[in-house]
Amino acid sequence: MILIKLGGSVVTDKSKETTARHDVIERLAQEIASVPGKKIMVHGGGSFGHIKAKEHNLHLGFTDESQRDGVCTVQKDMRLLNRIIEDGFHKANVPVASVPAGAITVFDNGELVKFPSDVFAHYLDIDITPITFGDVVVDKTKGIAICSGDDIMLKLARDLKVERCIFVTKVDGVFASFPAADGEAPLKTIQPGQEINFTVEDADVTGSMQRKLDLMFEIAKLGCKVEVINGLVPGRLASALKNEDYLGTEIKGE
Ligand code: IP8
Repeated sequence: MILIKLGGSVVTDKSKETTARHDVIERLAQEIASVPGKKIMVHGGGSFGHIKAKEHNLHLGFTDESQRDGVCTVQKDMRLLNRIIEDGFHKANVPVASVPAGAITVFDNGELVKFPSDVFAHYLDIDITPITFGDVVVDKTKGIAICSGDDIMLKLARDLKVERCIFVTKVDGVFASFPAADGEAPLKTIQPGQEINFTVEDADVTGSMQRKLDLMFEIAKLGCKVEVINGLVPGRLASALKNEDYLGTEIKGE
């Protein structure tokens, strides 16, 4: 089974609030449909999640009554993005079931403590592709938390038999510097301890690039192949799924 995360930067235009890249979503769904095999889909928030979550400080927990509206709006917007992605899969004739993280996940003090991965396994048993996404979730201590798609990738990789995890982004892979210099090629592989030269800090409400990378190292340590590829280049995801030669970075566990 393959876990695929469609990053928020690839499925949305992160600079424009609630703007989906419909054409990219539909093409990626076709590419996924073109290669048989069981997959679980996870997607990020992009401009449907991060902008308003930050505006309402939702990543800090429920600290103020005025956040109530923010919680509900971000959940609503994430479901809207999920619906657009679901529609892309329906057009590609892939049967999908939407499983919003906000409905099934519990955090405690910023850590994921409950997530029923077996629900995903049961959908796969009946050949339906489950699709979930980063979301506003309940937190036993802080009231609310933001669960990122990356947290879900790690949890599913821990609980289920996963051969590969593919992170689909808007760049060619992981680079030795961030942001990448003009003409710089992505690293073929990266392993824990290998330093990236961060020249800007690009943290969103679910953390920095380094945190995302650390989560990927954790997944790789479990023994599954972890890759970062560019979903804006037509055909690259399909090539990766077919194990053809393609540009991208493999994240190693050691
Ligand atoms: O883009 C974040 O998920 P991510 C979800 O996978 C929200 O980090 C609601 C901001």
